[in-house]
Amino acid sequence: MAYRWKNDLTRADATPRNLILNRRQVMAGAAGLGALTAAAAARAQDALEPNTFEEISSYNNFYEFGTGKEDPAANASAMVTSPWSIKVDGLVDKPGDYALADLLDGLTTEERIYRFRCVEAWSMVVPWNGVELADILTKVGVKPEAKYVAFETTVQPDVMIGVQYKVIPFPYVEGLRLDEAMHPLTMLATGIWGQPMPNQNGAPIRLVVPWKYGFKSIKSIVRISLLAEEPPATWNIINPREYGFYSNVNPTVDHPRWSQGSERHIGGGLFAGRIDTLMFNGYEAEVASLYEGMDLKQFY
Ligand SMILES: Nc1nc2c(c(=O)[nH]1)N[C@H]1C(S)=C(S)[C@@H](COP(=O)(O)O)O[C@H]1N2
Ligand SMILES: [Mo]
Repeated sequence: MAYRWKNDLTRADATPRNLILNRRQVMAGAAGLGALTAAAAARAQDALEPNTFEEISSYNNFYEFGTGKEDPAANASAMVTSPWSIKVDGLVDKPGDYALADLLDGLTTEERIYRFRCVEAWSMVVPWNGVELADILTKVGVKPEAKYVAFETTVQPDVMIGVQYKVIPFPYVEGLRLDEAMHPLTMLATGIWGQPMPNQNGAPIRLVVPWKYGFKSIKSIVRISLLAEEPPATWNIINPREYGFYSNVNPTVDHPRWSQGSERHIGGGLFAGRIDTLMFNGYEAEVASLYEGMDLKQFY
């Protein structure tokens, strides 16, 4: 099955929500939308159709709150998300404990509609709200020796049943190469569908790297470190043969226990059912150059 989704949504053409919501009218003819130009109508027809708020916030992975898909929605409301501060340390000009609001101050929150592909071979389309990670990193000042960025999730044992039972090692940690972190598609998201981030989705702020498997998109971040060496990443620690540091979505490199060639699209939208997985999750044109000359079977 082939996609007819628009290849990418960048800052310039993130689909305005009214176009998405008016999609049926658009398809019935631009007449229904008054001022809409022909070009905008064509774009709207190609736009990704986001999953509903309900779908995105009721089917989650957040092992701190249990390993079931419905556990995070059931358990995460007890997580304390305010006040929230993020420790920024390592190879930065301005290290410190930043209040979340100070880190975001002066930056514009924008909507980005991205495909989201879990390594378990299910997918959604999510309208995130947030900022580019690059803008935050620029704000704190990255030293020239920095080559990687490491992230760490909050640990609140009193309210995190997965932490109490030690289902995996905590804190959950992740990392990116600096060029991946600085890429304009990489964001720190603070909401979905224009609403504050639900706790189960990683409130109050979580990473979104749309061309990588979902586990790279670490939730509820309390620490960002700039480093010279590749940092540890939780699933890579647990099972390095199955989960690499890069974890780029790649339909030609199967998981040792299942195919990555297709995915089950969650929800009842236009693309419900099983669909082909795209190289770099559909963001090949934007990110392939980051991996030029690398053997993606070796660096999975
Ligand atoms: N701290 C933390 N972050 C996490 C996880 C987790 O268990 N703990 N799960 C990851 C996985 S496997 C996926 S698929 C996504 C799921 O994000 P979503 O629930 O918003 O869809 O979060 C990622 N980030
Ligand atoms: Mo995942």
